[in-house]
Amino acid sequence: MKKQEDLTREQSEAPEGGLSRRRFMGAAAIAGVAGATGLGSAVMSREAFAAAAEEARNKFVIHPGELDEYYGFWSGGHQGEVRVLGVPSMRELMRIPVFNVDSATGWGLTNESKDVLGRDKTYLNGDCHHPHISMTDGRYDGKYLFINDKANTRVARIRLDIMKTDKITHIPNVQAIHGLRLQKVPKTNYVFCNAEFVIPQPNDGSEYSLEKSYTMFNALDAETMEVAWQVIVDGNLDNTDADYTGKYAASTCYNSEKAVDLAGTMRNDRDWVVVFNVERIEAAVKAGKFKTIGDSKVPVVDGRHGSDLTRYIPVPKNPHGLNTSPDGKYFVANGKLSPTVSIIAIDKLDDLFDDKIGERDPVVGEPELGLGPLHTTYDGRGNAYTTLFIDSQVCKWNIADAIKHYNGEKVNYIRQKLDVHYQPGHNHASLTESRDADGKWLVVLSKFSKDRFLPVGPLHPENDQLIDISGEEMKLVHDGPTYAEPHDCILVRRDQIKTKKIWERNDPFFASAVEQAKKDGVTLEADNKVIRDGNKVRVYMTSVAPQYGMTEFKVKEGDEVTVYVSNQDTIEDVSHGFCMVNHGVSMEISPQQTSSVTFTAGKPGVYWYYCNWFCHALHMEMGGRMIVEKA
Ligand code: RUQ
Ligand code: CUA
Ligand code: CA
Repeated sequence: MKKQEDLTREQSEAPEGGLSRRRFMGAAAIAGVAGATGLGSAVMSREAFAAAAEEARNKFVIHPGELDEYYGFWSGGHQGEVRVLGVPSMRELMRIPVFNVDSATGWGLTNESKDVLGRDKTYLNGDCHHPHISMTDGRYDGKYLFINDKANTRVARIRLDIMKTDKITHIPNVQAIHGLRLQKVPKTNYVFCNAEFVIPQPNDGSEYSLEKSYTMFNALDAETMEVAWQVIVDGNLDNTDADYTGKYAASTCYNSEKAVDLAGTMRNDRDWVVVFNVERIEAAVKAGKFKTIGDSKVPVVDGRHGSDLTRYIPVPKNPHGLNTSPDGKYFVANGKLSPTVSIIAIDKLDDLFDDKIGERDPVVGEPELGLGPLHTTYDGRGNAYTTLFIDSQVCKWNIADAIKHYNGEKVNYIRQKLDVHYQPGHNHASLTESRDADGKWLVVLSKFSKDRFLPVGPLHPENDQLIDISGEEMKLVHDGPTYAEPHDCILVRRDQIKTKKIWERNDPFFASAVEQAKKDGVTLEADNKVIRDGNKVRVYMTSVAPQYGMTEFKVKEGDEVTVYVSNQDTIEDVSHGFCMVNHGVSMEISPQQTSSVTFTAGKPGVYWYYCNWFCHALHMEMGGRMIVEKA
């Protein structure tokens, strides 16, 4: 191991990594493989090496008919959805439309989805980055998944029992929700989220000056999805995380300069981590020490320098990810333009807020890891894994040793550097955001795939790599191409998620259909009826494979037609669809679900509707006709 240490020192002293990094890599890889196979420092035989590599490669294989150990929830980036994968197989299991329009399920087309997406402000795009699962006492409780929309300043919630988006909130007074994390303890009462961009206040054209511009940290009530409060900050806000006491949340700021150009954002050697004192903020709101902005009723408190609600901890330079260690001891801020990460001791924050220590005193370690540290994740055994964007590596390092090194002890805190392909953004270890961090798998979301897959034109897929971290040595076991752009993912043990196999009749997801049926005197599970209400026509029909309860209905040209389909099948997996030809209408109706869609009847004539989710040997025959008469 002495040799490795020497090389590590050389590496951290070398200005750009470069040659000495590569030498270090080679030595570390050989030492690691030898160690893991119990051969000590002896050189492995070619056969032993091949066998070890083969074993590592097969570990992620889930044979046909077998189930994965973990659910993985992936953000769909600017594609706007959430994807569900099985880990370690990396097989895609489902897609959950959120901010996007989805032709298969009718998300963005059905009334149920429009109720969630909102009818006053409608967007067809979204940009989701950070999927996070609700917690009770620092453990995933499997109830909800929350995700941000940077593009249109929203936060969405997915009900994990049905894996559908059930609430979307537009955050007022700010622009571009980026970092999002959840309160972990005592449970997820708040969804914390950062608005990234600094804007004038009020932003109504009466004001354009930078002096009167700021951004805010936001807390949503996780149950109501209403914004509970907003905190004005200095600089901008990037990523965030919460602690394991329920008292603190912290966010990185890369633009302490409040610059509006690239060069300007890099002017300061240090930006900061801003720490939010949740108790003090709640008390301020309760005491009425807040203002409101425009027609928003959300309490806004001032957390700029000098406030007792926040503290600003200087860290180098344009920091990005902010990750809480699963033992609850540290926030780690990732330096991005600095080769370092900053370890912030959470147990020093009380003293910081009481002004008993200096602003940099909570920083108890600042290990140098390599070029472009973006995000850190943990194995629950005291090690951290940081992505190095510029080096295209993951660096495994030991937190305790990094702290010792900071205190002047001569220890090597770097355990291994592994090449990934290429330019990694987030990485995420299994259960890492909870007390249960189990250190089995590490997913690395590489932004570039370059030569790793068959070429598909100028637009390349990204490359999500799976790394086995259960042993001393990180081992790359799988490449998975993904479509734009999974910023982040979360891995959850499969027993932590409990889904329904069929819908419950009268699920709140389609409450408005149930309500309307009641008003119309219609029993959704039995009736096939057409109800005319002026030029509005409501068509209620059932479906049982392979038939709709109604094979013909009549409307007039220009009528506003709403079709409600209630699936009476009770057998798992027998979903139907409803597609009205030449009307832009398509939706999913799973067992015991009611779905509805509203459209304007086209020119007089006959229009077929048909089932577009394969449900039966006679699925092709499942259809009917809408007769449109002259008005
Ligand atoms: S961010 S690549 Cu949107 Cu989570 Cu860091
Ligand atoms: Cu019903 Cu296909
Ligand atoms: Ca900066």
